[in-house]
Amino acid sequence: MGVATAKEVGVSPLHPKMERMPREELVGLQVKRLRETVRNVADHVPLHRARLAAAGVTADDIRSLDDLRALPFTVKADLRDTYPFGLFARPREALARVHASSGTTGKPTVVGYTARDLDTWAELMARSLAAAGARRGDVVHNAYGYGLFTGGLGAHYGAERLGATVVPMSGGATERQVALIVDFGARVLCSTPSYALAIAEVAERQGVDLRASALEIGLFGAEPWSDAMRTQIAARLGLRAVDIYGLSEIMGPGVACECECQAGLHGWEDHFLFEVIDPESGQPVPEGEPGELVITTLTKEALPMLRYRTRDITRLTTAPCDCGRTHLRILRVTGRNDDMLIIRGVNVYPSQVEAVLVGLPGIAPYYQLVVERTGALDHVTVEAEAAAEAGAGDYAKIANAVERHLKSLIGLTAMVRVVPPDTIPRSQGKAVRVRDLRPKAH
Ligand code: DLL
Repeated sequence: MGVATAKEVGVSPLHPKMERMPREELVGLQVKRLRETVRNVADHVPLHRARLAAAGVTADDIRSLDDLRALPFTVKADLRDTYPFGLFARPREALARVHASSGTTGKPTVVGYTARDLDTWAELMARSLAAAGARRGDVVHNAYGYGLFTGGLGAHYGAERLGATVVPMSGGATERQVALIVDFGARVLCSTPSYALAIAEVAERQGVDLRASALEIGLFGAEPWSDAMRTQIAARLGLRAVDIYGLSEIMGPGVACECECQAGLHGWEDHFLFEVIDPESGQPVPEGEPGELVITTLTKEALPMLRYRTRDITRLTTAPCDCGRTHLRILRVTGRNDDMLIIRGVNVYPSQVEAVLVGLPGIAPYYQLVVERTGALDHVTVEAEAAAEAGAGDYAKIANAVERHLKSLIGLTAMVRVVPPDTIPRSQGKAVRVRDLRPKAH
């Protein structure tokens, strides 16, 4: 297959100029689009209209990005409370599609798109694929779940927009995935990182060496994953493992993606405004400091979002990137506020435990954290799967070594239970990392 030239694919097939727009110009565009977004929600969404009125802000008050701070936050509960379509700024008849995520409790979160919103999404997903190194003419094997989850269709239309050949696999039937990756010559794999690992494992069992396949790039996201996991997946599949971020409430996959420099994920600032706040006080933190990511949409028609609190913990940088793109970078999302465990006063995210576990001798990269409560105290047991070569007689010794590493590297006092190979359930989408056995608050 002929390799497309740089001119043919550009840096993005769509708006290479946008990705390299000088920051001043970009900020000017954001202010203009923010004003339009505020007007859109004030005109069409009762909840936002009431909150803006209470805050005493109108669209015409938006003159610089500093005015963003006067705008009210939006939270996930706002979507639930107005279920199903109450935050939509367009009548149901104007929606081309809806997606939904099934929360653990109660009603799902429903999101909607006009035809133009879908067009923007395809463009940003294509831009993300291109930033990751995908090109027109590539075979893109898409193992994100199709359906109400935004991963499958989001990656699908982005890859089509890029001019790639899409293999719409969805998750599951892993042996078949392995065969088709090889037979169709996929250069790009899209899946969650945990499912990529499951694909690698099945291939190895079948005696198929995917490192020798045409695979070169993986776009992995939809769940937190550590650099240790990145190294594992890259080595076992023989590809460059690229981090892609997004969430349904804002759009779906393609809100931000790593470029070839892999030094953070470029957040597409012509369509979104990114802030990081202190989750307690709601105040912005200085650039580079960790906090909760807050996103405002700038071009969404059907579901515009004002200062949406993602609950994702990260850091931002506007420092220039070597790739030449001017859009800011989100440093790796370590976890969600909701997933943070407080164990004997120490805050830990499952991905931090993963970073310690994965790659340790005797341990396979499959794990779960079991959280329990005795009295007022939470404690955690880390269940880690033994590597195939570890003998059952070594489990206790390996567990001890892991316990010591967790204590010294992240300050976590946890019991480690090494379990036999194939005990931890394999993921087909987002992996379940925590089994929370604590009594429910209500
Ligand atoms: O997971 C959209 C997506 C699909 C992104 C495919 C990337 C690839 P939701 O189901 O609404 O949407 O879940 C969004 O997943 O708030 C984060 O907590 C988490 N998440 C998504 N990408 C990453 C990532 C899709 N790269 C929620 N790193 C978000 C860490 C991520 N967490």
